[in-house]
Amino acid sequence: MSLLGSKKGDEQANVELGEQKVRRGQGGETHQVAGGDVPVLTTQQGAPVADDQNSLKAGTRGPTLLEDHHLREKIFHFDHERIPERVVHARGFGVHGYFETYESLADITCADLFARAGQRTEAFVRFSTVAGNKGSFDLARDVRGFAVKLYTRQGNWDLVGNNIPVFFVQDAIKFPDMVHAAKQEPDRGFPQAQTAHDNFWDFISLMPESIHMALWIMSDRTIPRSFRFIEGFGVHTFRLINAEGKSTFVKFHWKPKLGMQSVVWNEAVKINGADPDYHRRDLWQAIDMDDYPEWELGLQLFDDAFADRFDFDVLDSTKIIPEEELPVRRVGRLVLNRNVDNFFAETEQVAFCTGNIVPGIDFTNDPLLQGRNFSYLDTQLKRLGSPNFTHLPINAPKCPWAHFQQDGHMAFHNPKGRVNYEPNSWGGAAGGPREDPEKGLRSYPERIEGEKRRLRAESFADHYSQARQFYLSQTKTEQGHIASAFIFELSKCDREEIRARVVSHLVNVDEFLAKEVAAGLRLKEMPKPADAARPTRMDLKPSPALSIIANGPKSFKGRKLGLLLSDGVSGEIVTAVQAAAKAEGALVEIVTPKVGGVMTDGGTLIEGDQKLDGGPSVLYDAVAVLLSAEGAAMLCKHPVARDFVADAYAHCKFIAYTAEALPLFEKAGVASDMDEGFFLLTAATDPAGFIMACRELRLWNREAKLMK
Ligand code: HDE
Repeated sequence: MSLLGSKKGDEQANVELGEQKVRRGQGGETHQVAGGDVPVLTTQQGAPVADDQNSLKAGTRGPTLLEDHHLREKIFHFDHERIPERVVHARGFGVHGYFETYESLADITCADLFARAGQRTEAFVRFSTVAGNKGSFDLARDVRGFAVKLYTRQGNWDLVGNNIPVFFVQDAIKFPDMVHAAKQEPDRGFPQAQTAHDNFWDFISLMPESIHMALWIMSDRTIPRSFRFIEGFGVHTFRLINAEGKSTFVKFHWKPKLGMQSVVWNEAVKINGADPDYHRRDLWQAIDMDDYPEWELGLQLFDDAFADRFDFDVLDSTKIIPEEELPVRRVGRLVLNRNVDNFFAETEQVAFCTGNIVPGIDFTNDPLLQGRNFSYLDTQLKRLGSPNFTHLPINAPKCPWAHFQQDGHMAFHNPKGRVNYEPNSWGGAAGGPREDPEKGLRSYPERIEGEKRRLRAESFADHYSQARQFYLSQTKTEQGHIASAFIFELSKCDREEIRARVVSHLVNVDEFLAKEVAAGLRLKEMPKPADAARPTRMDLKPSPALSIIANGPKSFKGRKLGLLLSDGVSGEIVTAVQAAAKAEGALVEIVTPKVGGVMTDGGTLIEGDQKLDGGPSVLYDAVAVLLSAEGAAMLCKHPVARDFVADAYAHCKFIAYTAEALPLFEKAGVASDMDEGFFLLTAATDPAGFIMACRELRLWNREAKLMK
């Protein structure tokens, strides 16, 4: 407190200290330095420190003295700075925002946050990868966590979801096996942040229930361009309960207003080298520039009758309910508008628990959800070290709370007064809080009966039909990406029988896909189909909502244009491109051979945001190569400049250029392939046409040409 609590005008005495003046005051001490007052450095106990450069020694070259408490305290604290990282979802990035309800949902839930149109609820969202450790790179091929804490007036509600609507396993008891198999192998400690290794695919190939998820993770969903462009899903079926106690089943969706977008695999691999913090930097930058990403909360609502007639069990987390069969009703928006002040205090210490629900929301018997409800509280105790982790500001409810829980490590809020138990006869306010049967959280009185057994329901037995439906719902381009991803991942498995076993499951999904993967791996023979508990259904209609490309935003808003410039470039063209991008709501970054910038033909200095080798084209959604003839001649000699152009082309990006830049395209080997994705800019051209083309995000038919 004393560090922050110093106030101007509190001073009681001034002391000269070298060039600085020290003021003493009730709120702590401050130094007057150029630029204002800064607090005096203190120990944790608040004692001012005179020398923070040298430890206390006996003689100038003698041993350090035990009595140097400042040294001891400083090193002690440093030694204890780390807390255990999350066992999964270790690498994450959190931001603040709010949720706004569009209309009252009182007919279906008594949850206060949905009670009134326009009501705002504070929110904290943490995005994450799953398998990588805390220091891993952002663009691993992985599921993204999408965990939302809503600080409602009736307590905190945590909707701890992913960017994929299904999961690997049906029962919580298989979760530790699945995570062990996915993370680094235990003997060697690698590979990390990737599933491309034997243990993972060995497990998947022995768990047919995971095949639907395997299709999703081999799709472009796991290499998103930005957290801002991903969907979120609550995955499980939950219940909404209204004031009369009526229950409605619900599946939760988050729909990004900027639309979905992913990168291609070769790009992901390169981005991880160029900027391992690509996703967090992107989100941080957008919020920092007041360009707040938004999602709409969507609900799929249904009753028992729908659940009974639906093709699959709604308690099975390896299944979706296609949007075409049960539309998503959009009921509010989530706006992320504030970066954290401190990563550790907020992003690292935030503790999500699926058990945190509020009146009006309830669980179902999904066996995965039931296991999660146990796990999250447990993991928070391990990570944060005390049952009082709810006292940390990021975890504390923002509504009043009152209970008799007390003591424990770091208890900041023990109940006041004499009474710490219930029932008691102290009466009135002295008696402390009492339960409220009307407003309190009540479980839905679902009728349950049955034998106590370790069984998997028969209704969970179809493992391939929805995997096939997902595959057939993708565009040809996306189907190609899925096949390539399987080939890549399985090529990293040393044991050939694991590769073959995975393909044996793909035969049950789609023969064409299985053949493509088998050919890509050069398997000696086509494996027989894996034994299936249920035959694959051929009658499920494709769900167009599942494709990323078919549902593109048709906008370049929120995307990034990279401008590669050289000295002597036409200032007029640069200004026009910048203006057109701005009008579209896109961001422009300037890439220059030297970070100090380039001089235009008119003698204006344009500063660089990135030096060329720090700003490869993989970091941008589209590029403009605007060079003078001398600039092009100079850049032709640089492999990095050639890669800039060749990669942009190979990754199907739209490319604008000045005629003078052509020699660089020739050197990069793309001059003879310039297609409708290339835009020649002259002082007379309106670059709006180029930006309009960028709304397609990528020229996918180029990929088909490249693969031939
Ligand atoms: Fe998690 N999961 N999980 N999970 N999960 C954790 O809790 C667990 C599952 C998800 O940003 C852990 O605080 C079990 C499904 C997210 O802090 C842990 C099972 C879904 C996050 C845990 C699941 C998720 C976690 C580790 C199977 C999507 C990150 C650290 C029964 C709906 C939250 C922590 C954050 C984190 C357990 C399955 C999403 C160990 C036992 C399904 C987004 O408690």
